[in-house]
Amino acid sequence: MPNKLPSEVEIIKQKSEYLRGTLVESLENPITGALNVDDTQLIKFHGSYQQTDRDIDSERKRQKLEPLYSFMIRVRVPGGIASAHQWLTMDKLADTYGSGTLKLTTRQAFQLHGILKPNLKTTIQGFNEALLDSIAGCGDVNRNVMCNPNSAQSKIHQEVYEDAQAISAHLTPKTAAYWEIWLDGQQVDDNGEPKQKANKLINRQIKDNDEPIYGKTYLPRKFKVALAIPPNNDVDIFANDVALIAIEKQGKLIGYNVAAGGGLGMTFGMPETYPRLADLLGFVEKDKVIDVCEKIVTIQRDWGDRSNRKFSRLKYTIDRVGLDVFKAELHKRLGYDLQPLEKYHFTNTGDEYGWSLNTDGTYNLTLFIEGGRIADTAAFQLKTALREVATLHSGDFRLTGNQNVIIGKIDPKQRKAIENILNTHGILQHTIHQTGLRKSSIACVALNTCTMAFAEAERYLPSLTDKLDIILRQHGLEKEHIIIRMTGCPNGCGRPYLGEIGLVGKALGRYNLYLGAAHNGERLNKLYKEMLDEAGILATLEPILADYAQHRLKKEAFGDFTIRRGYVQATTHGQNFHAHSI
Ligand code: SRM
Ligand code: SF4
Repeated sequence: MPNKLPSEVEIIKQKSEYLRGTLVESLENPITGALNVDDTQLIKFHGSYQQTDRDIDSERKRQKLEPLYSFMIRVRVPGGIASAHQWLTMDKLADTYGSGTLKLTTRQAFQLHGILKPNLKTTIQGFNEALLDSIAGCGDVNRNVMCNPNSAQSKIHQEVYEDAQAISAHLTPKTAAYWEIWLDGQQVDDNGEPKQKANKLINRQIKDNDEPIYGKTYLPRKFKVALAIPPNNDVDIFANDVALIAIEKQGKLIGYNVAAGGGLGMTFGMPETYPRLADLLGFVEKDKVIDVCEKIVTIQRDWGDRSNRKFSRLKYTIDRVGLDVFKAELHKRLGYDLQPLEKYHFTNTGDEYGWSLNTDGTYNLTLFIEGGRIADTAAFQLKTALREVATLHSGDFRLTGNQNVIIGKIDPKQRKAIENILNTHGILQHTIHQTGLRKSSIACVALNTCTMAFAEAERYLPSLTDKLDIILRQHGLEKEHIIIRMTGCPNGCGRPYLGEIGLVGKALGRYNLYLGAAHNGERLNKLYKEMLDEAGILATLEPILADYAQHRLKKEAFGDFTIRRGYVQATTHGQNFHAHSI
């Protein structure tokens, strides 16, 4: 661990008494819609960010008003499966306290936006009543654990889902602060009754062992774990700090190939920051997978850079000490070695849309949700339709890593009724009639809520796609699942560096264009053109798409094609992401 002064956030964590800080006072202060400055850092660990409405920031400033502070809250759903009741709860809370819409995130979580400070506690209590929580939604801890949400597809899928749940539970912070601050010490059990344990927690003395894995200052930075079941890499595992690849032999899940050090964030103008895919380390049996995750977390806890948050992610820790040293330390902490890697093969990162039959005779229906936004517009009543489905549906709702939703475990007797609702509101037709490109799109939140956004993403990508669709149709490419991803800044929330077409906002209306990522999530893309406006994006992509239509090899993916034809060079490691770009 570098011997430098700890960053400001480290001091705030250190002083916070396990994430309590002065949050209670901040929430009770009626003079401002904001929190005390230090608490704006701590509330992230409770799943929430203080934000302003960036569309009206300058007007409020002109009127000498405080910015319109509100809060985004992220509800973790490990493995992505929420009950119909939980869906209805989120739907209602969005209407009652939020902006009236739900955001399904790229990590299979729900987000609400626009919650005013006086409504924060009631909103979180609403989650709790539906057995949901927002702890560790954000902050320097392990975040929502991702995996393929279709647990009913096979026995292996169910087991991997259970492992995701177990890893998540193991790495969830143990501090009682969340229950004290938001729930007055209450935590309900599966029957909706207050848990005795939680009542005891509130009176507990703050002790040094409150966080057996994390300790007092938690991790140097956010931490992410994902599990994938080949051939689907639908959760983009290599973008995670820990990536686990399920290995099946003779119909049994025997364990996981483990990779570490993925992460996509970078800062413009700082080439020493870069997106990086996780490095493969070795194979571990299923019963040891939690142990491996925990030990990697503890190495990052002890070795991660706590002085400069730009370099605190595990990816930089590994590149600083070297993969061999990191692996040797992991083996030392485990007390055993990882075994040689098992063979695996990924084909895609997208979702399979439409109906599928589960092993138990129920059905799943995967719907395309543009930008992950569940909203009603005059023309398209998506939120209403899904609420109507949730009201009669005995199954569940499954959030995917591509911001889509699967209506899960549909009883065959309810299939017709659900289909009728979705047809009435045009939802099924919406999924069917889109181009492959649109159905392979991801857009991060960006404006108007994200404080980091330089440009639009979710609010803009649909109209850009309308124009790209015309080009695709002209060249007979409308069915091709070319992966396109857009973000409003280089932090990488929509995983743009894994897009075969990646668009990263640099200024309002201007984007950097990246090409050449692998269709299966195993290779990053590379910068091709900078600061393009819409006309520039279309003029740049049109000839490349025309070339692809004419000269692609059989089954050649667009990302591979742009490399073969010399538009960009292949990125083989995060450390050469910036090399040979334009
Ligand atoms: Fe993210 C920060 C939204 C997935 C990398 N991300 C943010 C914040 C909280 C902005 C902020 O710091 O003020 C965004 C809130 C916007 C808003 O108004 O809601 C935000 N990130 C999102 C979501 C909602 C994007 C979406 O449209 O779905 C995703 C929520 C995931 C979840 O449910 O937990 C989201 N963020 C990601 C991913 C993708 C992933 O994890 O697979 C990444 C890239 C992978 C990675 O972690 O490297 C990602 N977010 C970042 C970063 C850059 C981290 C870095 O190492 O440099 C930041 C900024 C930071 O941490 O300083 C960030
Ligand atoms: Fe905000 Fe940037 Fe993340 Fe988009 S990529 S949500 S603009 S931090």
